[in-house]
Amino acid sequence: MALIFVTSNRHKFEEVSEIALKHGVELEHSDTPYIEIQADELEQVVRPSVQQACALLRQPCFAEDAGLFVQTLRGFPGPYSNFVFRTLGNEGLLKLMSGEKDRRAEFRSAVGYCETGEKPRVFTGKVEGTIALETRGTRGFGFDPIFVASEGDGRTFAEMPMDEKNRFSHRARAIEAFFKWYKQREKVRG
Ligand code: ITT
Repeated sequence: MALIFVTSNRHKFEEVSEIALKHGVELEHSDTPYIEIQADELEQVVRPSVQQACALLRQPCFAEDAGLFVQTLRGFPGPYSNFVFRTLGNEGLLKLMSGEKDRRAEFRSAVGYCETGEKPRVFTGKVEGTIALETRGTRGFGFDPIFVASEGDGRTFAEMPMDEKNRFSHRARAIEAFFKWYKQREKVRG
């Protein structure tokens, strides 16, 4: 049976699809709308989201909440990344960082999986990096054009093909942890 990924973001679905293919996990997309609560931690946000989605779909499913946490901005925009991207965008964030020497930031991801009547399980991933001085690249989405991963070669995520971003992205790490657990459990269940 295909595993349902509930997201309104097609880029996320594409990234996760590539990882699923590698793991032999069959994915299905659902954009069932759910109400997202506000909280300081992504884990706190994704739990009720996926629980709601699971109750609506009456099927096991997973959802993901992600965000960009900038050190000198004390973690802003963090769980508010979607809103901040839509309002300020990359240029707005660069403006907030103008003249700032400490450009450390990290992307974080929390993946929540839920089965009917059960408590959700959460898997997390993160990638450390810096905020670039200007936008670079046209691939990916959101804050990709201004994020340079520390483990990379200086290119932003938006300058990399998807399979390269998937090598060390926050999302890839959380999803890998989830798929590893999920496949092991399927094996036990037979
Ligand atoms: P969902 O329906 O899955 O919630 P969304 O786009 O609203 O889709 P999030 O709330 O998790 O997803 O995402 C918060 C925002 O953080 C997202 O819209 C992007 O602007 C940014 N973001 C998250 N992951 C990113 C990534 O890998 N690259 C660039 N920006 C990212």
